[in-house]
Amino acid sequence: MTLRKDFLWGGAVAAHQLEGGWNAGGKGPSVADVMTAGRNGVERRITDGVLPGENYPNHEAIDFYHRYKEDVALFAELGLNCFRTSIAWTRIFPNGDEAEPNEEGLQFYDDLFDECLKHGIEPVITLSHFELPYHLVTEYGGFRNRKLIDFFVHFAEVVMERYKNKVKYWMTFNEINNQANFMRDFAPFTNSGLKFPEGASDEEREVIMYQAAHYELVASAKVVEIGHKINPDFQIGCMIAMCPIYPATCKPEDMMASTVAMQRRYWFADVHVRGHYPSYLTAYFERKGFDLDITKEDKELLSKGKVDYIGFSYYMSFAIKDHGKVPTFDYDEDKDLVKNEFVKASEWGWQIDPLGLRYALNWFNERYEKPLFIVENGFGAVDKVEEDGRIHDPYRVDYLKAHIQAMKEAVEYDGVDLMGYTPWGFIDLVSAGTGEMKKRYGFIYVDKDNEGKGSLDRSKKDSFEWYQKVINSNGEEL
Ligand code: P53
Repeated sequence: MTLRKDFLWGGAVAAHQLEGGWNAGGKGPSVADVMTAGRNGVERRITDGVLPGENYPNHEAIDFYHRYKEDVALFAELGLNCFRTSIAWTRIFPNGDEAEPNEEGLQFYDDLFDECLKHGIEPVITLSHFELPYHLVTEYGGFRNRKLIDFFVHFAEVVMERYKNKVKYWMTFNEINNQANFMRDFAPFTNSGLKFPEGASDEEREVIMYQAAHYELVASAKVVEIGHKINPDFQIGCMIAMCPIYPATCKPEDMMASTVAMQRRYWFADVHVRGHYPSYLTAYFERKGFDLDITKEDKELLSKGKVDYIGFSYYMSFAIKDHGKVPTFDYDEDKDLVKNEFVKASEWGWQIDPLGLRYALNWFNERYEKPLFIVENGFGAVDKVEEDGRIHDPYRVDYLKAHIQAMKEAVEYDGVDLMGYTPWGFIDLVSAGTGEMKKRYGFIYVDKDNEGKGSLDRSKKDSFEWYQKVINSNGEEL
């Protein structure tokens, strides 16, 4: 088997990481707007609202909000046939709890989608990509509050109705499973707008995370159901951050630790795809005595709102050793992972493992038998403008080539049904994890540094022509 003739070759971004214009056109502040710039190894700080004197890299980002026309023309030159971005919730509902949408925000995405379609580029839209209205954090506590289901569904319904003839491919919550790492502040805040009381124990954090994730899964299921009514042609997927967790050795305890770790990190996909909670998780809730608000109506909604496809990101694989936790093998993402000595890592410590992508595709395919869509993959690296004024980035091409090769093998040898491939940050943008500009993924360079200085001019890296060739040959010429 080879790649589909209608294979979606694209590029992926998220509104908050490239648009800028954080308070333009009536937009309200989102969770991304109160996060400062971090660095490699230094976490971003979450401030109490937008404070003077802080560096908030998402406020201007790469100013796509004002430059999208020229950018989309460049995307067309690159040869993309799809463009994955998100709709910034706070452009449409600045506070998140309004009844009426902000027309100026709606018009922006009409114009952006028209511009894409004019160039034969199909928009692929994430509804919630680390961009929750900040007001929903301060007034409601984020997704720990059931009210957020209705706010999100209302937002989704408004945009799906508005763009029903312009957008066919949707995803509900970006990397909904990052929050499996509830010990840190980053993922619960970016996924769900969760802040924890000072000194909250791991267990307190964990139960809040499960509650928030449940409300999100219910909201997602509702949106799948409503979306299919708005336009039966809609394809609505979930979005999972897939970092497969290998056993560090073939010691049986390591294998079991890996199995449990995979359950704790990927149960979200089970609920999205199968429409119910897996027994390993209900057994866990029972053992821990978690008293979650999961109603009979919620369960019905989950079973009615199964996703059409599985969108996922793939950057790296993990490895785990059992740390003497027989028989529970309870997983602590912050402490239990170990280095994989068989693979190299990026400057940011992300382990480079192309075969892991083939493994991930097989894992999803065996478990769910649904179409799969690789909606993020890429290599964050420091680029240097050489004397000839260009960026020569063979390291980026090497990474992507190896991953595309692995993905093709999953289709050819393993029969995986693959819809498309959209490499992450194909135009340089603000890193989600660190807030840096320096961690670049793009084929298109953007002149801006970590301090926010630079002309914002765009230029092509060597990888630009390489990806052009890949798309033109439908992946034959790598
Ligand atoms: P950055 C962690 C692990 C895997 C993917 O990440 C992740 C994260 C969060 O940092 O995020 C996704 O920018 C996410 C994008 C993000 C991209 O991967 O930290 O969906 O928003 O930019 C790359 O290098």
